[in-house]
Amino acid sequence: MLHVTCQMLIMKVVIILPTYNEKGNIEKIIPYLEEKIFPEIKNHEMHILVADDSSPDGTANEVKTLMHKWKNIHLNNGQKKGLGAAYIRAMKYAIETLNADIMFEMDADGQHDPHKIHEFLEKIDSGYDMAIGTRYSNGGSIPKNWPLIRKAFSVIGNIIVKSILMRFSIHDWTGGYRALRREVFLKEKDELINFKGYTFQVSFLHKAVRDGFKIAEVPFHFSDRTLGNSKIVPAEYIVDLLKYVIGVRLKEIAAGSFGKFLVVGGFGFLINAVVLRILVEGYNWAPAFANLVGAACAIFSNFNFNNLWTFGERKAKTIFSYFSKLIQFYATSAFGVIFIQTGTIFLGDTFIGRKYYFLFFLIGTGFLLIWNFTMYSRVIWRKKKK
Ligand SMILES: Nc1nc2c(ncn2[C@@H]2O[C@H](COP(=O)(O)OP(=O)(O)O)[C@@H](O)[C@H]2O)c(=O)[nH]1
Ligand SMILES: [Mg+2]
Repeated sequence: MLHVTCQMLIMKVVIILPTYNEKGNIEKIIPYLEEKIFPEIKNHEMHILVADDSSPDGTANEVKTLMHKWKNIHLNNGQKKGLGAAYIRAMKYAIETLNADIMFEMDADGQHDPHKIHEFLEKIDSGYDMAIGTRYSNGGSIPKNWPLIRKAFSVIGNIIVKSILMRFSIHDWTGGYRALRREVFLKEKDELINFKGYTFQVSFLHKAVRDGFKIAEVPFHFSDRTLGNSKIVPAEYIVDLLKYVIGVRLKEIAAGSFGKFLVVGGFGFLINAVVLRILVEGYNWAPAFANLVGAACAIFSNFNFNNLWTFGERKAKTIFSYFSKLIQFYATSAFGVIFIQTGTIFLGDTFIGRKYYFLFFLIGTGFLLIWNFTMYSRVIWRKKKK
């Protein structure tokens, strides 16, 4: 921060424009920002940083020419490794070399309306850590002339990301028009190095949301590209993005108690299933009886893993509470195993046929799972009231 006037902090703002073969666009957007937009912004010091990846069309030379005219233009050149890699490199440069307080992500191709810059800055000035442009809420939009399939791809893709991540307060996950305080990047940068392509946008935002940064939305009209081509490779992007959102969500689930419960239950399920099959197929036992023995073996393993791991922070601390929980566990498990799981097998075996006994076992186990998790989390390892 440079100096203070009338209690308003004057901050150094660096607009990062990533470019790959954008010569025609860069010679339009930079003069527009310099002549039409920056003069209107009185309370901050505005800079432009072009993050070029040695574009063969000579984008960097064009930038160098413009740098003679305006002293607040900077160039950060590198090898082409993808959009995310270019942003990470440029953000480091903006902080370390230019001492930026606030950075913008903005396409160089004119699709991000520069007249919105002051709205992003208002959000940051009022205390938000990050402001993200949104095309999908409160007046934001995507180009009307896009073919239906492209519109659907854009809207549905964003809904899928939102739904998998289970974070619905953010309306536009995939966009690339954003402003952020340096602190957000400094906190997340080490976790972002694997996201070299467009998935950088979703992963960066997801980590910022996770860490509780204050995030505002700025609706804007996303206009169509008028010059040059999009650099996105849709198939590669979709695979990368799905890998990220599904992977990160599975990790979140596994870290929660329901995920651990499923892992422990999965192990118990294997013990139960193996014993059941051996007794039915090797010794010709009736499936219902065989299941009781299989389940009894699984219960002891489940109790100990749940006690130590799933509900580890609420685990039995004394020998008395260990046995008291074990008895409760056997009682609820016995009820579930006898009436819910074995009951389903018995009914199926009796009324439908032995041929499908393993299917009834699977259905019964599904019902058992719901019963068990409810009992474990609400009764046996319930949270103590403060
Ligand atoms: N430096 C750099 N810029 C890139 C790269 N890929 C895309 N860009 C730039 O990022 C911005 C957004 O890319 P664009 O192709 O328009 O994506 P779209 O708007 O989603 O179709 C444009 O300014 C591109 O020139 C890259 O690998 N390196
Ligand atoms: Mg674009």
